[in-house]
Amino acid sequence: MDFSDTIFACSSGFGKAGIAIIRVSGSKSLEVLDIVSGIKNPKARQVRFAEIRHSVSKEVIDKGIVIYFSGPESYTGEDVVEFQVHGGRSVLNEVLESLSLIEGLRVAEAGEFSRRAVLNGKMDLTSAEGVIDLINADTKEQRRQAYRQLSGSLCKLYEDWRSRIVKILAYIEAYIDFPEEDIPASEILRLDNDVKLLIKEQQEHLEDNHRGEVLKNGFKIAIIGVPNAGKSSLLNRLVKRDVAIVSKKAGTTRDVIEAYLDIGGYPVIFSDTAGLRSSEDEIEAEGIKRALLRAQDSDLILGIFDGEEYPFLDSQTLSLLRPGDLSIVNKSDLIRCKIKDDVLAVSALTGFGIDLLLERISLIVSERLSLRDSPALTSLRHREAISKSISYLQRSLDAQQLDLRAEDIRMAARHIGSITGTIGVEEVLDVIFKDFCIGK
Ligand SMILES: Nc1nc2c(ncn2[C@@H]2O[C@H](COP(=O)(O)OP(=O)(O)OP(=O)(O)O)[C@@H](O)[C@H]2O)c(=O)[nH]1
Ligand SMILES: [Mg+2]
Repeated sequence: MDFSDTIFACSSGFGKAGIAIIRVSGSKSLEVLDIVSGIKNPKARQVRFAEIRHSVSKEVIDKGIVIYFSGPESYTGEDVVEFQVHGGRSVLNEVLESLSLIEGLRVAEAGEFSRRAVLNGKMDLTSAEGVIDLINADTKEQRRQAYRQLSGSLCKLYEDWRSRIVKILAYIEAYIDFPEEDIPASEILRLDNDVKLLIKEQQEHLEDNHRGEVLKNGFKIAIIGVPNAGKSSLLNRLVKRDVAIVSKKAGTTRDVIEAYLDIGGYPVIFSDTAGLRSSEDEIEAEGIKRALLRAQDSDLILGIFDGEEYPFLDSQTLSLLRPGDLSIVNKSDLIRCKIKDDVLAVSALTGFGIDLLLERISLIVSERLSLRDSPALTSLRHREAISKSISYLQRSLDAQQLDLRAEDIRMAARHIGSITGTIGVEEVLDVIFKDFCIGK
């Protein structure tokens, strides 16, 4: 990737729309503005209305709004020009083709605008990841988390850690040339305590039950139970769509069927699974295997029992439930005896109890995922770096010699720094920006 090129892309979505935004970034931006819209010496950040012409044929393609941002006061930190044209396919195709015919211009790669922004110091890596998360956010709470990250909440936390680690390092390095006995014991104790506090804070950040990651990727709920208990009927009822096949024949569902629901601003992914029983049928047995795996991998299990058999509860289903999972007796319309309050009675057929079930789920999900004062960890990349930092900080406490201690602390600083991009940007850039879309 050559960062001296001037790049362009459609930054709004493709397909018919009222308006489309085409962004150009790089040293040739002003030249492009002149060629395409005849504007010379534009004032930065001023909206101009202009005809948009083809760079070669000079035919007017459309008219629209043109804005020039002069670097470094732009998204990428470079000179940027934005064209707001009508969002028709032909308009877009022709504007993009026209740009591609200007020498020195090329189509931006996925995430290249944001990548340039990071390289030019306009934002740190966690903020850039916040941009991807904001684009991918489907629900209100996902958006809130992403926006917080984009606005620098994680950057602030990690940079604070890093500067504290660097400070400790500076003290130790100052002492390295001292004879051992001249260092006051109280000073060593103070530094050790600072390191221990950092370890504690980083551990607490890691041990948050994957709150931020689950909010980002969706809270997973597995629906499990014996064949014919009404799992698929319940899924259809919960998501108000006919996603899974329902039949009175036992063993209908084989593949895991996923359906997505926004519950109170939280993303929830339901998985309907094959009914649990011992089966000779190869395909059904594979389905049951997948059901068990899905149950293991879920954040919450809904154990579904058949109301026709109540108070009998299937033991295999019971054995899969973990503390906090829900026991649900379906077909409440067929239940003849009194229902105990350790189970929730619902009827996928009549709708009885469904609102209550959704309320219970909503409570569990919000309890688990709601935003707290301190920002949550949102990616495996951060988790790995922090784990490494913790182990180096821990090792530094055991180091006998000051220079070894300094080396461990330096490594911890480096790992924390790699999260925001303060150190070691290059190697992590490719990993992060592959998730971006073109135009951002
Ligand atoms: N009376 C009554 N029947 C129900 C209720 N829910 C589901 N059923 C019926 O029970 C039968 C089985 O429903 P499914 O939703 O296919 O059951 P399942 O648990 O997905 O079954 P498998 O996919 O075979 O494991 C169907 O005939 C449904 O119409 C209910 O609340 N009350
Ligand atoms: Mg089913």
